[in-house]
Amino acid sequence: MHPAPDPICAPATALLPSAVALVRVSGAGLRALLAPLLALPEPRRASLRTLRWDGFQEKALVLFFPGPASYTGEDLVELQVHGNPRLVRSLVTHLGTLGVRLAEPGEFTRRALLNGKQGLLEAEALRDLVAAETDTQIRLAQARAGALPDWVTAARQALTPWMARAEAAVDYGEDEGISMNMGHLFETLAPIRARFHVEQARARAARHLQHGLRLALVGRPNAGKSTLFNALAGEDRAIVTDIPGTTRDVLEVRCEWRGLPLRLFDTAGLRETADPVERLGVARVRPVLEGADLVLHLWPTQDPEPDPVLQEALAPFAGKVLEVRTFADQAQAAGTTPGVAIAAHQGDLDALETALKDRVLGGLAPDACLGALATDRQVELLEDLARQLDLLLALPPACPPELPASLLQGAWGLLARLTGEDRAESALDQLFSGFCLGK
Ligand SMILES: Nc1nc2c(ncn2[C@@H]2O[C@H](COP(=O)(O)OP(=O)(O)OP(=O)(O)O)[C@@H](O)[C@H]2O)c(=O)[nH]1
Ligand SMILES: [Mg+2]
Repeated sequence: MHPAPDPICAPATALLPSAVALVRVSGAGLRALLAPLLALPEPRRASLRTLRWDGFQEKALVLFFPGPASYTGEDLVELQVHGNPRLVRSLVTHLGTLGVRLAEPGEFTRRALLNGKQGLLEAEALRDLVAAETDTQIRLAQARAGALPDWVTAARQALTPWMARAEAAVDYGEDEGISMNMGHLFETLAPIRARFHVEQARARAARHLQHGLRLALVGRPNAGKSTLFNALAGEDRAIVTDIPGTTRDVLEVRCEWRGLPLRLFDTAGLRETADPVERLGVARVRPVLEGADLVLHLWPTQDPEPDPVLQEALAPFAGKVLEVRTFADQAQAAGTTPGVAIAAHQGDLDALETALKDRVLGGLAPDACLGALATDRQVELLEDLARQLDLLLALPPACPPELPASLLQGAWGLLARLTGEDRAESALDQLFSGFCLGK
């Protein structure tokens, strides 16, 4: 038997002046522990109590969820008090004198997980929901917050009998005449692998949406970078003029454009220049190019060729450069411009939308990513799982049963790591370090 973990508390709302602040307490035997401060009300019924400590008398709305039917699986008390940060800090300190320590970030959810109230995938989704910055990111996190994905459950169900059979073939094969029917195994695995590949494509796209796509806008002076930056951001953030060299610094904005969460970087036009301020701006472009997921090289349709200085600067990033022809409204004849043609000052950006979604989402609509795995940890495990199945399907039909047995075990272990059932502390530590206090 493990000893019961010590009781914890934390403000669950931000420490800012506000109408209401919520302080959560979780642990075993809270009724007795909190008795010096308040008499806990009936379970799940909001009740007013006057809390007295350090000369304060605070009217609080109190909720009591006895364990195990609570968020954490332990006794859980929620105290709603006035949203004064000093008052909240003082209450938390006072709870400390009653033997309730301040929680670590994510500790409430960690306990929920360890008490079987929540799975690892759900806990990760909750962390991402709280941190989401755009509507698409909120929707993605919400879609992951429910039950285990159906394909995880299906894969486990399909693998279980084969694991048992492989073990039996290893242990008793020759004596009992038990063998692996590799043909049947391959028939079982083929659709699972196909589904893993679909999920990989969805997950790669979802990860981009989850992180927000880092887009660097580069081009010669007056190529229309700042005009596009403002059009994508939906606000006039960058100064636009017809004077070459208007933008001197790197500007950054986070926004959502047509369902794509973006982190946009507007840069100084790249050219040889004697102007010291502009030179500094040009020097700042390189780190932006290095950190970008995609570099949009803006190249006005009037220019027969892209600027050679620019071509040279972009050469090391060729794999992630997308050429975008600006001033499409001034092209000789509509439709003659090759590549992605836009006229940002008129809001004509459909070609860019299609190209971005193709490049980043592999042609999937953002909504097609709902429910997909999306964190780095999940995506890496999914890649490992797909590889494991590839190895299984590449086994020769007459191989000794030890080979499929160990690969099936490996796949099973990866699924357990994905769902958190292996309870690996390192995965939990990493996850909960990203949580806020009181969650
Ligand atoms: N006709 C037309 N004009 C545009 C278009 N895009 C930008 N412009 C105009 O071109 C000029 C330069 O635009 P900016 O967006 O400031 O160009 P920039 O690349 O940021 O320029 P620098 O910051 O100087 O490097 C402005 O007068 C814009 O109104 C376009 O698609 N069509
Ligand atoms: Mg500019």
